[in-house]
Amino acid sequence: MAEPTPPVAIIMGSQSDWATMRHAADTLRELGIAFDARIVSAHRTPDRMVDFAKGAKAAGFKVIIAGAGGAAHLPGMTASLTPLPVFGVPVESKALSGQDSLLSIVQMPGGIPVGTLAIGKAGAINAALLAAAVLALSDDDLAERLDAWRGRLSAAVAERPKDDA
Ligand code: RP5
Repeated sequence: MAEPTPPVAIIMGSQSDWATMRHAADTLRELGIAFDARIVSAHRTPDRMVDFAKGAKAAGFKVIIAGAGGAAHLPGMTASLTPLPVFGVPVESKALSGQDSLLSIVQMPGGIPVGTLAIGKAGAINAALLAAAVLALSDDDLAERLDAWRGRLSAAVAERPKDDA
């Protein structure tokens, strides 16, 4: 029998984005959320992007995390082709340090939302946590795992700074 579609799709414009987007994958793994990671470029593989985005909901995905850098059209174009929530991660570009990625993703026209995260690793981690929060609305076990994850985050913060840390 075929594997069921996981709830989260992580898509990215290039193999070079994986160094950033793997932090989203790692966070989903920590939370016990299955995902499928794919390279889907708005510019180099536009037909792949259209096929993926148009079919994502019917395929069974619930949330899409889309990372891209530079002229980062993937999150917005994907959002224009699916009713699923899309979280966009601006990948840090070499030329403009991800400012280009951020502005390309965040400045969507009214009507087609992309939930835009911070540039780079923090954005990838937070995209996974937002995806988890959405899924946790209808999954009590996941809600508990998410609470525990946040509890561990707080517990790991020392009350006072150390000289040798
Ligand atoms: C974008 O161009 C990708 O999302 C990537 O961040 C950037 C550079 O891609 P490569 O030239 O490294 O493949 O489409």
